[in-house]
Amino acid sequence: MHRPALPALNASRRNLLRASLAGLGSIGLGTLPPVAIPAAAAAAPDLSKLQRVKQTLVAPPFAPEHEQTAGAEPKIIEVTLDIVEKKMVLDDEGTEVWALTFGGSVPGPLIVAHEGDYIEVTLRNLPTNTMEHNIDFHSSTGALGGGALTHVLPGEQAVLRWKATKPGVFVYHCAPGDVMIPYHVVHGMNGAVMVLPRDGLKDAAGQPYRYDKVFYIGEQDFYIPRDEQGNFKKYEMAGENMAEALEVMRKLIPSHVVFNGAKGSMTGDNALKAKTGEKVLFIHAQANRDSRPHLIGGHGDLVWEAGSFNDKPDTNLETWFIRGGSAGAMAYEFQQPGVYAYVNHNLIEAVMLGATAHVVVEGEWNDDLMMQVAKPEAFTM
Ligand SMILES: [Cu+2]
Repeated sequence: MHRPALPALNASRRNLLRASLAGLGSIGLGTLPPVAIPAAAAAAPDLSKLQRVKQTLVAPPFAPEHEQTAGAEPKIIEVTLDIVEKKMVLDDEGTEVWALTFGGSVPGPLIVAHEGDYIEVTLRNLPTNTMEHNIDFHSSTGALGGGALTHVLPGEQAVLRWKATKPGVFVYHCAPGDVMIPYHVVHGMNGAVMVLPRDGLKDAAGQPYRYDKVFYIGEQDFYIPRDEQGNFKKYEMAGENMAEALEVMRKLIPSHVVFNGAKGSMTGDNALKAKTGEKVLFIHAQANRDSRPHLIGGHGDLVWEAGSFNDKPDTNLETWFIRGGSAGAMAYEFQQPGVYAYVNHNLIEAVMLGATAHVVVEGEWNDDLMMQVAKPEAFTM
């Protein structure tokens, strides 16, 4: 496979780093057949007239600043994604993971574009990192979602441009090869892209639908090894848990299923905030494992369950399904003040493993929708 010359790293260091990943076996996607990547110059489109815009990415649960509708001319949206290997705490018991992240957060930041736009991603593997990484955009077309064109070692960067041809919400994730694919994904290395139709979202009747805010939720299953006493093990550096983590992963039983990187990341003092009458678009991404979001005390007014904005949304759902390896979107207009819990309605995962967020909603209570007719009290038969 052709790779461009790499001035930053000499061949021996690249080989050393690659060798450190060898010997892990060839399960997973298996050995890929050799495929020539066509020379870019032959068919490179002339995009010189298109406006270039830099998108400043923000950490979840927020979305970068964006317009919901766009003009006729597509743009080139430039984003920089820094790969950061970092120690993160997963719960209030101090359980640690050396997370592999895009942008320093789990999930990585949401990227927003419109159908027909080009996304030009500069993927930088920080020199302080220890591993090879890349990026597979489910929203893109070709070369393993860009994965084949973006392998970067510590200290390297690659630039990938892809055209947003499918409107919807999509997962992106690291996929460096073989067991490294699930290993990186379940250490946090995934995020989401939202590609809006140029004229914005439509409700089930085909009418324009505008949201007031976005909550971006990435659900993450972690597989933290335990010591002989059953306590979660701690490690000195990223990758050190490799053999033990792969053993836990093989059993398919996560130790943690959390939203936005940690149990409690959006509960209590960290709760999400909204007002009655506000329309909130919830984006739920799960790069590895199925989930079933539910808003306790509300509904999914409009649900693009499989994530495609070309499809008519489902309406008024109680619980919806997120296929592992996909993102979905749900829009809800809050009707009542109070605390809502947004959960994975596998309630074991919500309550015991961490997949719960809170939304605190301000506004006027509506007695017609609900009222406490009598307080709890003892009764006689
Ligand atoms: Cu990676």
